[in-house]
Amino acid sequence: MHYAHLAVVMPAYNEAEGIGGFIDEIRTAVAPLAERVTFVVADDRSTDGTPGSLAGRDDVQVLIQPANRGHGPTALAAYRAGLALAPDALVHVDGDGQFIGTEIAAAVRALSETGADAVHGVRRERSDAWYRQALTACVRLLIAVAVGRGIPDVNTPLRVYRPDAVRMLVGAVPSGALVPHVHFSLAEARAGLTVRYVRVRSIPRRGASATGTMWGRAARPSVPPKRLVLFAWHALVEAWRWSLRPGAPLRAVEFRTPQPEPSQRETPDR
Ligand SMILES: Nc1nc2c(ncn2[C@@H]2O[C@H](COP(=O)(O)OP(=O)(O)O)[C@@H](O)[C@H]2O)c(=O)[nH]1
Ligand SMILES: [Mg+2]
Repeated sequence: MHYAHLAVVMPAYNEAEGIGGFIDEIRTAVAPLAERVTFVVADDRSTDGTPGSLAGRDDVQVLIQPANRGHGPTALAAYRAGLALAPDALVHVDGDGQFIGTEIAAAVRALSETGADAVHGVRRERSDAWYRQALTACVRLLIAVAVGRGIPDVNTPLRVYRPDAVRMLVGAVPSGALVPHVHFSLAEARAGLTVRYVRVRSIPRRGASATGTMWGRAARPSVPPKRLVLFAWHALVEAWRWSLRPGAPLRAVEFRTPQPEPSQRETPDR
């Protein structure tokens, strides 16, 4: 299927070095799949001139956030702005450019070809430190116990959605969420959404300097940075309270396939 309008949304913080090239690469890759493509960048109060680095790209809308709030709230703001454009499909990807344009296009194609509600890019060949991989393994186990089945790469930032599906998710998850994608993945599984998985490469962030990373630099590369340990703890508490524990509010999220307008419904034979 050829989309009339595809929205590509991304959170960004100090990505001036790489985000423009990343957007250009995505544009080239998805051009054959949509009549029109709009990029929405939610800038989390960058200090390196990220918004200015995108000047001159007419298909890019930059939304400067009221305050620096981190990845989760910025990603949710990007989703909301993308949905406001009423696209036929919506892509979310992080602004640090850790994916390859042609593989993002393959994920978009998977949505249109399979008629799924969502497509997740499942990262392979991740070059994460051992402690990130260990954290991922623990989260995977916890989720398999809670949902009754494994969800590959539950927090992947590369996701393609049908608008009604993502509208339901964005409407359900509080706007300050630390790990909205974890909640999305769990709600999708529980609400019975059709999710397809495509394997994608995870490459190093595009900027030459590492100013955009959420985790700061570790004092020693073999030891997790303090910020990551703290973040992981807060994220686990949030996931438990909102999505995992018995009676958690997001366990009750329901997805209803939109019904056609009355005028479009078939009139029953009398
Ligand atoms: N460092 C940082 N990144 C943010 C913030 N807000 C949004 N982001 C964006 O969040 C994304 C994820 O950051 P990253 O550190 O790469 O997370 P990781 O890929 O899970 O290791 C990047 O695209 C950032 O540009 C923030 O306050 N700090
Ligand atoms: Mg990243």
